[in-house]
Amino acid sequence: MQSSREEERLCEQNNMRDDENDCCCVIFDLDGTLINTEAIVDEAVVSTIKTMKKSVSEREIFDAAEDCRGQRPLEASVELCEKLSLHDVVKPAELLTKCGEKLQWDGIDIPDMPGAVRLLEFLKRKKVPMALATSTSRKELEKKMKSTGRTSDDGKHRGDLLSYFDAICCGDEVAKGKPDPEIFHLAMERLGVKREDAGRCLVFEDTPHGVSAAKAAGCCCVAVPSLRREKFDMYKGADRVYHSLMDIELEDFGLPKFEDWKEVKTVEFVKEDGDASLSSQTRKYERFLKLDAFLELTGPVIRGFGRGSKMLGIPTANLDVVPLKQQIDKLAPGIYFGFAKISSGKHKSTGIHRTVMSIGYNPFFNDKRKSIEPWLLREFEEDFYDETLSVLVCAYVRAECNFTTVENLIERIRKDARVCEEALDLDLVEGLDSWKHWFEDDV
Ligand code: ADP
Ligand code: RBF
Ligand code: MG
Repeated sequence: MQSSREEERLCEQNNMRDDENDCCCVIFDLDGTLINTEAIVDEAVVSTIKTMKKSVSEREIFDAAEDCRGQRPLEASVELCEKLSLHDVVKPAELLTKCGEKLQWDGIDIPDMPGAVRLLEFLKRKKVPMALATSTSRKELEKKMKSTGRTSDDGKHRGDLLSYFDAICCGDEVAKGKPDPEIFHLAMERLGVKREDAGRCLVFEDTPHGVSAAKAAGCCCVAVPSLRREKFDMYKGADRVYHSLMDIELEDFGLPKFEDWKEVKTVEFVKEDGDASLSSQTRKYERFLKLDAFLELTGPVIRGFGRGSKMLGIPTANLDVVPLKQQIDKLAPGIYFGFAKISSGKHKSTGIHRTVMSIGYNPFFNDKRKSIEPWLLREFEEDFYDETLSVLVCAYVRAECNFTTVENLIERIRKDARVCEEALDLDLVEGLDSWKHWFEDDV
């Protein structure tokens, strides 16, 4: 039998990384990875094709458009025409022109993907060389950079996004587009990385075509899927799949570790089944990440799925996602905490309540639609449906996950509440001062 000392040593060895495999640079895809263009493109594609061929449904067009993502525009258009048998009504080049007319970008708001700016800022500060490898042409890239995203929140301009990169490679600079590896070879060349060191480049991709290209180039590839959950099988080739850029553990790839997570030292970390990340082997406590910009979500409390109190013993005062869509798209789906107040109705003036909430698809129940579910951490004697609830989202706790039993789900939600309570008891969330008005108005 092995002595425990020996076991410990072996364990340490497993955790050790070979310095030669450490990543030394990062290459990013753009659309769907750093900026959220997918919904805008899909809408243009659907509306264009719908007028051309009545017999295909919106659902089918959307589905096919998703599968074509990640390629250069003309190649995507060819695949789309094939998938939807459009040869009798339009040629790929013409379809592209027609969609292009609807996609003039100038003045359109293209939001950042949640966590993108945090990641870019951190890597820049740590002087990690970065490249952009996009299927978009240079001309189209310039147009997208004139969009209005990123102007209001942080005083930055969309075009500033390009200033993070030491090299920018566009789809029209290569003979073959993704899934061919050529664009990643070009990015590596421009970063001064030799072909034999491809494994030391970490690529971020959102599509299966992009993942195939990165892996064919020999790179290490992280996928943050922009396709729907039921298509996640298509990302099998990636070295790691994350729900959002907020969840990436850079140290697992030999890169510097994020410094902005805060630990909650009274709530122990317990690894979830199936969590294979290296970093989770050394984590001791639960943690949270203060948001750069707190987010206020206000609306009437609506009826949810009717499961919260009945099945879990955890009531959640659901808000309607439809009018709040633009705001919640700024957040990665996941578990958050903050504050809530009821600002109209019978329960108005009951004060400010701590709240822990899920914003997402509740994988345990496999919901098709997103929901916003704040659990207010206090008892109420009666329901407050239809009353106006205002929630201030302050910090991110974790991605949504699936559980083997409902007891495990309940236990995890209760633990999220403890993270919230501890963080707020110990005053660990900075920046609440600038929301003084929110805490003082209407309560
Ligand atoms: P639904 O599926 O309709 O959201 P729930 O079982 O989740 O039903 O119950 C939610 C309702 O319970 C809320 O809309 C609210 O009116 C009421 N409620 C009572 N106490 C709380 C609480 N502490 N947090 C959230 N909602 C509560
Ligand atoms: N549902 C999940 O499927 N996975 C989760 O990880 C999860 N985490 C939650 C965390 C909190 C703090 C709350 C309030 C809810 C969470 N739920 C999660 C959502 C739960 O499934 C939902 O509130 C109920 O199904 C009621 O609709
Ligand atoms: Mg609910």
